[in-house]
Amino acid sequence: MTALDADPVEALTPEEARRQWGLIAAAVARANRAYHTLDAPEISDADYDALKRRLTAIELRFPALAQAESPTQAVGAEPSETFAKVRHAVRMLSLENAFEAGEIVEFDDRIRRYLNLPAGAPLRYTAEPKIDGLSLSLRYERGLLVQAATRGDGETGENVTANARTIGDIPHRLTSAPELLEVRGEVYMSHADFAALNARAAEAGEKTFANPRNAAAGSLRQLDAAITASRPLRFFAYAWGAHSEPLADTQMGAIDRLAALGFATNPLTRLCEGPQALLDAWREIEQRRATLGYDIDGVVYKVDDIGLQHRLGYRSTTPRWAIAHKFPAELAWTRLEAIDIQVGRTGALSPVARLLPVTVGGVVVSNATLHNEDYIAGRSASGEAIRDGKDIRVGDWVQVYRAGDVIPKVADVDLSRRPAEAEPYIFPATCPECGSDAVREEGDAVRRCTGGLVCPAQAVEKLKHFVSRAAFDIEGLGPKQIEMFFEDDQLRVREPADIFTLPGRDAANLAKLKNREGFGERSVSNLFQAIEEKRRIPLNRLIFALGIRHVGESAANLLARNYGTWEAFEQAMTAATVGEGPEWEALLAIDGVGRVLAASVVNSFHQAAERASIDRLVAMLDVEPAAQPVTAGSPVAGKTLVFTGTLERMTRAEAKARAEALGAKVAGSVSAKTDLVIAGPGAGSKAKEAERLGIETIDEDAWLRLIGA
Ligand code: D41
Repeated sequence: MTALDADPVEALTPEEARRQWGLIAAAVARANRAYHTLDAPEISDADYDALKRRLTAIELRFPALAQAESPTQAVGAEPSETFAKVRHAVRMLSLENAFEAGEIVEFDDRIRRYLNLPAGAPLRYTAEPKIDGLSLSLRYERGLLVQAATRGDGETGENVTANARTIGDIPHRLTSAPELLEVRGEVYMSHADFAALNARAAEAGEKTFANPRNAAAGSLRQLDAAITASRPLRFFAYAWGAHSEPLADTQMGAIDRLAALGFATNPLTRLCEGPQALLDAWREIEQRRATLGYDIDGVVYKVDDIGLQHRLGYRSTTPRWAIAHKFPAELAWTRLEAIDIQVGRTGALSPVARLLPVTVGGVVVSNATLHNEDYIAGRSASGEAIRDGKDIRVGDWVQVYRAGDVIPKVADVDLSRRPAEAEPYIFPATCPECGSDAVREEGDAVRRCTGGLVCPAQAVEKLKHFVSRAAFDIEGLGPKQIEMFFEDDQLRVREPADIFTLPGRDAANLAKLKNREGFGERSVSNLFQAIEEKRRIPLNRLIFALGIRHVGESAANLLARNYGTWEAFEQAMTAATVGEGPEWEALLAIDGVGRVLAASVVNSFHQAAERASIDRLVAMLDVEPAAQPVTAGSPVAGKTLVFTGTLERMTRAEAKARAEALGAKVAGSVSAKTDLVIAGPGAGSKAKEAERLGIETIDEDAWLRLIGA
């Protein structure tokens, strides 16, 4: 708080006063928000009072600064425009999707292999309808509902406790429940209630909802809980998060326990033995779909034995022990009016179908993806015919396909309705946005603009990605504002670093921003405050935000967890060369990092313009090191292990996942950096090498004892 113990107010120049006023006003606003809106005070009352006193003193000396928006005039903070954030005690995972029977057989195979089950050993699963609503986590302490949170990004959701309390299916109090229990399930709206709600809205001249899912989401996310109370929401419980004691030792037992505690659970939940029984359950549920009275979009299968669920664990965001088997998508036919090309953040030229609007499964669709050049021409990436080789032309009648919340796509074409004048579509060989060559690299299905950051479309998309929810998530800076700022010659927000120089730009510049549509004095200071708040950023979010090709959220998490700090990550990527060397090998040794991803990351650190842009950004940030796995008391945290030979009590994959969960690194070969070798029967050269280097070597039993398994 440097401004506080600074010069006496009398000694300030007007410029300096303005600067200090801005800083302190932002700090006060931030403290107000933390205290009143988030219920999480960040500074002491004494510090808060001191800030306010200094602010008042400055305003007395320079009255021009005391405008209506000054925090000295405000009472508390305005009600939050959004919900308070809630960090989930146990992450809310997502589900892997499957569409075909073959994938279910594979799912079962994979689990058996992972667990090393003998052929023909029984393996039970539950099968339950997949409700098409939105997930919610309910926290009960000593039987009382204390918090309800939406899923959000799985780590952090929104606090919707007051709203959840208005839902009839959600008990406020549980009797004979564990001391702590988080119940998870789906909020949804029935078809009948949805129709009645929309009819009422239409009558009142209000906006109607496209489908029950949107209606449920819109109703739950109301800042005024009285509105939620007037909406007919329901809830099915199907899972749990943090808990002080287990609900049961099987999934089915846990569902029964949730029902006994007073939750609605889905009556179609079945216990199935093996994949064929799962497919039978899927067919049965699909046949009942039309008469259920609520939307479902598939069937979820889960390993029944909770002990096995724990052994199977999860990949970055999905459990290995569950899968969603989706229903086939909905279809409709319509006319293709035009093909537009959009340029994405990695330069990919994506063809978009502009359609005569058509309703597909209750939703009006007027745009759909055409994937890429080959897809339009009627061939796959490997050159084989798709749709029997039929190409797609402007003017054609095309089939539109929509599955759940994925982007609709053009799936087929009706040649009998092709207009005589329709001509084959010629895919552009230059970028429609910047005119640079658009080239296809060998093995790439996609044509890409070679303009890099010179291409305005790429730069804008990169910026939009940068501020998006899973990246920097800057409140008040969405895609619309990014476009506006990007195009503005004075504001010059052309790369991520520019966002962080915005609050420090000179006053004349900012005056322009204030005069812009949708931006008042207050929203500008809110925006600057939101930007300041994000200068400190967790490493995984920063890596994701860079928009490196192939680096999604889960890859970013992996990289962050492995390198720990930005400095370590940056040094390793700078030192790495694609295809060889210790840094390259270390990168590939990360479970979940393949060659394509690795090459993409390394290349972006070696591309001069891109690297300079990254450096400019990071210089303005305070990057938080990655949270390490919970390894308190772990005997192998930070150690490098090598498994060799045959393991008899668990598979190699399982052993590796366990070791990593305990904070160890698992390497593929023995070197001077290895701390411990676990050798089973048949161990060969690696065990010898360990002996030669004098590295401690233990057998599987000793390993299990060591980790307390
Ligand atoms: O009915 C559902 N929508 C449903 C969703 C369900 N019946 N079970 C689910 N189980 C899980 C795990 C296995 C991760 C506990 C889920 C979901 N997850 C889920 N819904 C949205 C994201 C994940």
